[in-house]
Amino acid sequence: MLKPVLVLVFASAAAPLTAVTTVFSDGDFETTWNTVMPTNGLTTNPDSGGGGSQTTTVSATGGNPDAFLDIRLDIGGNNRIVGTFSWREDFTIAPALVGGITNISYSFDAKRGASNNSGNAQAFGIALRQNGIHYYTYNANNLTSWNTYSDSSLTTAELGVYGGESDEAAAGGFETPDFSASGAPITFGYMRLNSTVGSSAFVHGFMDNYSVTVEHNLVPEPSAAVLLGVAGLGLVVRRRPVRS
Ligand SMILES: [Ca+2]
Repeated sequence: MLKPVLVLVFASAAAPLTAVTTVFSDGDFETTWNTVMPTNGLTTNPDSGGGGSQTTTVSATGGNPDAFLDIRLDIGGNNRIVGTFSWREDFTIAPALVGGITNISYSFDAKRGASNNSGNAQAFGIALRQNGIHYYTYNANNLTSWNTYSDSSLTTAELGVYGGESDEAAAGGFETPDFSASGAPITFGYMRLNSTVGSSAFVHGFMDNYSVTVEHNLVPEPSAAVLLGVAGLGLVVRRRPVRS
């Protein structure tokens, strides 16, 4: 009876030393995402003239499948621009607690919706926030059917700093995110961006099956301590009957 117990203990103890994954995903959008418009630096007035906003609703049907996010941007006229970031605060990982991040992959489905300007489609991408700086990737989608956007290895070079925060990023040494074990906590989300030329506009963009997979080195505390403690206790308890 002792040998199977020992095998279990070693398998449990070895797990934190191999790649561990944490997945943040949402396909039903029952949890509310928080939307912000950065108000730093150059984008103190992020829509350059007022009137910009994002209105987000959950549509129960028509997604890929079922529920999806209907993201509407309203943009004022006269060459205005609106940029937004949306977060689920529980989609946060602390590199310091997981021994550093070794890989990030993401996937989400998107398509364009209605607009009062047929030439408008939303720019969008994955986003992350660290040290108060907003980083994002950029895609443009003019498709009216669902399309999957993904990256199996998101690098810091693929992530840009939101324009109005470039000075703050440079001052803090935060031009790129820090995935190492000394990096600050990272929260994941998405970005949307639209501009208009001349007249005001509204643009709908849809999203479904948001998923970010983070590979790291360690099981986040306190899970690792609990796992090892339980395994060690099991070893001690099971040895005594074998010896007696
Ligand atoms: Ca869905």
